[in-house]
Amino acid sequence: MNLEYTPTTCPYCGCGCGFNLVSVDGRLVGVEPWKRNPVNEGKLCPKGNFSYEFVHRDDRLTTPLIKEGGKFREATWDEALDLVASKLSEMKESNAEQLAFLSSARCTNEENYVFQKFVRTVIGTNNVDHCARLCHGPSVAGLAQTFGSGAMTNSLESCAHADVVFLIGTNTLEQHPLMWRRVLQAKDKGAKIMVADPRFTPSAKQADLYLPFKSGTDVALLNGMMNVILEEGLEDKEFIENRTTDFEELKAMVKKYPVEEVSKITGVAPELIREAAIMYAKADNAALLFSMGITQHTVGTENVMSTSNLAMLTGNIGRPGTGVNPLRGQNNVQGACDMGALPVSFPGYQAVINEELVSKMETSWGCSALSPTPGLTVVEIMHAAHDGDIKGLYIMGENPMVSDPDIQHVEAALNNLDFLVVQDIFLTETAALADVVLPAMSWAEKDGTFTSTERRVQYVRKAVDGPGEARDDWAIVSEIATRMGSDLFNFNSPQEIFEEVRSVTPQYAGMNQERLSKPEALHWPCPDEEHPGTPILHAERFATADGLGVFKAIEWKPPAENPDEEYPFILTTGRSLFHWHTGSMTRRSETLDREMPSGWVEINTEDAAELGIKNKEMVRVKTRRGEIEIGAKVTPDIIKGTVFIPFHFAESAANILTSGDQLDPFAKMPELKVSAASVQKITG
Ligand SMILES: Nc1nc2c(c(=O)[nH]1)N[C@H]1C(S)=C(S)[C@@H](COP(=O)(O)OP(=O)(O)OC[C@H]3O[C@@H](n4cnc5c(=O)[nH]c(N)nc54)[C@H](O)[C@@H]3O)O[C@H]1N2
Ligand SMILES: Nc1nc2c(c(=O)[nH]1)N[C@H]1C(S)=C(S)[C@@H](COP(=O)(O)OP(=O)(O)OC[C@H]3O[C@@H](n4cnc5c(=O)[nH]c(N)nc54)[C@H](O)[C@@H]3O)O[C@H]1N2
Ligand code: SF4
Ligand SMILES: [Mo]
Repeated sequence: MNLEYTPTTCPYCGCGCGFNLVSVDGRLVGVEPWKRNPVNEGKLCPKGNFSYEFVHRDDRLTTPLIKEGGKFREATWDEALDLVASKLSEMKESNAEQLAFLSSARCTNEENYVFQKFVRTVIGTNNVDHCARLCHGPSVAGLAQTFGSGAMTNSLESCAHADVVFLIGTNTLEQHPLMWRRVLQAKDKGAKIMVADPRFTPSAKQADLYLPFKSGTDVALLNGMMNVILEEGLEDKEFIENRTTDFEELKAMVKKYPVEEVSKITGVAPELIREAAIMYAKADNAALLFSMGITQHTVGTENVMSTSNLAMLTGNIGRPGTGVNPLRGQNNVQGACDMGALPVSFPGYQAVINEELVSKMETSWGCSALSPTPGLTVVEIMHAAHDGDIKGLYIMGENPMVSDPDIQHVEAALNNLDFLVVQDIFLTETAALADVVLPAMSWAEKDGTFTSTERRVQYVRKAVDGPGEARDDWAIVSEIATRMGSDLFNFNSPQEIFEEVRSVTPQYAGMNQERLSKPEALHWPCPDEEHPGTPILHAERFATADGLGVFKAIEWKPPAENPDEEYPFILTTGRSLFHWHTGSMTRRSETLDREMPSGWVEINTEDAAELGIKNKEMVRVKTRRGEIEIGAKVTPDIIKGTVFIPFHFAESAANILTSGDQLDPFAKMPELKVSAASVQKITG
């Protein structure tokens, strides 16, 4: 018997926990804690614990598939790669801007790097994006404007040193469980926990102060809190004076938000807003944590900037236990952004519109004519495909048929394409629509790095062989590039790719194999090999040109769609502890699927009584886009007038209901957290 332990990084959330994959004779049998790992110190949540279960499923993709006459047939790699290379070459010749590419926050840095390099150097477009668009795009856009850098300011561990932790629009306990452990460590030391959320979530239940408020009213709530802070004279005058600009504009704006008015907008009692403001402002160190409740709005970027306002107003930046902390979602969404899987930037957030950077990248890559035109974003790509402006789409490791807003629109868009390539580990709802499906290795079968939410770059290590003929994502893309005539993809290993990543990504320049192999790994920015890495950002100065943080005076605007007579409820969507997004992996994990086999709609007890709806009864939820039938979860744990549906379940897909029509102007985020909906009892 050959028993092996392979230290690696969890494939699910951005906490980036480490553990050992245990294999016997080349098959995974479990996971074992890796106690020295500084992120999770041997602890795991259920998803990490059972992460190995989907790997050996017998419905893994094992050979390339080509669709003929509406049906898939198995194909050789040569056939499939030649087909993809020749089709893409032909379409590129006609117009490169008619091609678009979705990269993957589930894949490694090396794979994302190769993917965007392929799109830029071989295809010649910047039409490359990924799920960050539906996630923390507004965090990147918002924090870049206020702090000069779009990443989480502090480390996970830092949160344990807070005196107050303010969670707004994050259900940390369920979605970032090992970050939640740090929140509890702070609480054990006496810290107060505040939660603002329309749902009385498991996180909210452990809070000292809970603000139940209406979806889509975050700016009003935060302005109201700042109004109290200024009235009470609790602002940090020294910090404002020395480290920020544009305070007067903020002050004037916030004056317009007395708590009585804010209470009417948000539905939170004025005393509660006051209490929250004072609690946050009086803390020596207050950490603010946020996630999708803040970003998934047409005002997502403004919501994010409001959180920065609050932190700067009270001087809660640059020390342990403080900060503005967008909890990045996917295992490697931070890395996919860092690697330039974005339509506006090369690796390291170097703007594609900057001529100097374009020629710098041309020199580094040894190519010419890189496009200086920003590409399309995720939702724009779907709209363009729908309208016939995008004709070819290559998707690596995303499942938009379940995760993008307005699925019926997405389906029409994908069916309208001349050519769709999907590279995945399973035949997902999206892959089923493809012309060519390419089988990839899963995380347990490959080497590389993931960058976690705290900007920590960590190794992923191959524990077992992949199924059938599945190949590494980077190797598939490199092979297509080579078949299209490029000589820039002669990579032999992820290590070789990482060396190139370092050479073109300033934040990663100081990271070498020896340094990354240590359990503590490294946080970017790490500009040279002597640099210790940067767990806490903005300690002395912000990343803006003059080093000052910028206050943004922001007016509250209502969501794009509001309840009316026909659609009287606010529908908000999100996730649950046991499942991961489109369920492609967790619904194939026996243990996790058993915990939660089907979807539900959360509805307030009084609302349900008025509609005559009983717990677990099937109901119809409808919006202007479509309708679904789903079981009701009648509960007092959601505010009246709001319903919630997790988006994991394709058969009762939340995204049939959501809209992609209106987008945040800065980050192009759709309003996944607010739609107007009706709920009906199914009769007869
Ligand atoms: N188990 C599990 N964990 C995950 C994931 C998963 O699918 N499953 N996905 C990962 C990913 S990619 C991400 S991005 C994160 C997301 O992590 P979270 O953002 O924590 O998850 P969500 O459930 O999308 O939304 C968080 C909360 O926002 C609240 N909310 C709804 N509307 C509003 C509003 O208008 N304002 C405010 N302030 N709050 C509102 C919801 O009630 C919900 O409790 O989780 C990561 N972790
Ligand atoms: N209504 C609503 N919609 C949402 C959200 C919401 O809160 N509400 N949240 C949004 C957010 S924050 C996010 S991040 C997105 C997530 O949206 P997606 O990224 O589309 O969701 P996943 O299910 O994580 O899809 C990842 C795909 O990658 C595949 N995969 C896994 N590992 C590998 C690998 O190593 N290689 C390859 N090639 N493929 C692999 C999986 O099988 C799966 O098909 O959803 C967004 N959509
Ligand atoms: S907290 Fe996140 S990274 Fe840690 S085990 Fe759970 S899913 Fe994996
Ligand atoms: Mo996400």
